Amino acid sequence: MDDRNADVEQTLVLIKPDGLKRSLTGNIIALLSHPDNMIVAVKLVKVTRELAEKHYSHLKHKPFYEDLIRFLLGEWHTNRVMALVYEGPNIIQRIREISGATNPEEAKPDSIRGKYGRIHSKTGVYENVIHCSANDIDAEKEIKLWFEPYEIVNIRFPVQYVVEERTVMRWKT
Ligand code: IDP
Ligand code: MG
Repeated sequence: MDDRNADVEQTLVLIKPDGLKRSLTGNIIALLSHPDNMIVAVKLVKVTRELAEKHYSHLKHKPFYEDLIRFLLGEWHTNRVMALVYEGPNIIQRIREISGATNPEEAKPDSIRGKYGRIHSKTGVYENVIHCSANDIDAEKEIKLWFEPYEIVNIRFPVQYVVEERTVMRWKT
């Protein structure tokens, strides 16, 4: 793929706690698989409340906000999320289409959310198994929220080098 191509973008994908708990990871990644859709970063994240609140800060005023945060924190499934960065031409919109509409009942039956999503009967939260960035502004913000530059094999946003002293966990020798 030509990296200088202007329509090459990166997008953030999260396999949400319901997707992990229900062993849907492979199925979801298979539906996202295409030679033009390159995974350039992947990791499992134990989601903190601070991270969940930053990720969904634009929905703070919604009545389902608190239940949505608890869903992302894994209250009903598992406190893990798989975070990935995909890169490719027009990838933001293409992955939105493969994922399907926000409401799993309205999502096309062959989309990821149409196949695997459901509505939590207790809270009404859409358990729609995948998050994907909605546009280029969100994609940049979300990639920078979930990943450090060194975790991504193809860095597309400007970086800076900072000297800092801190304690890090290493294997015991
Ligand atoms: P998106 O994930 O398709 O971009 P957003 O509006 O950003 O949709 O909402 C974020 C997440 O909040 C959704 O994926 C879904 O899990 C949940 N959500 C959105 N709208 C509703 C709603 O009306 N009722 C219940 N849950 C919702
Ligand atoms: Mg969104």
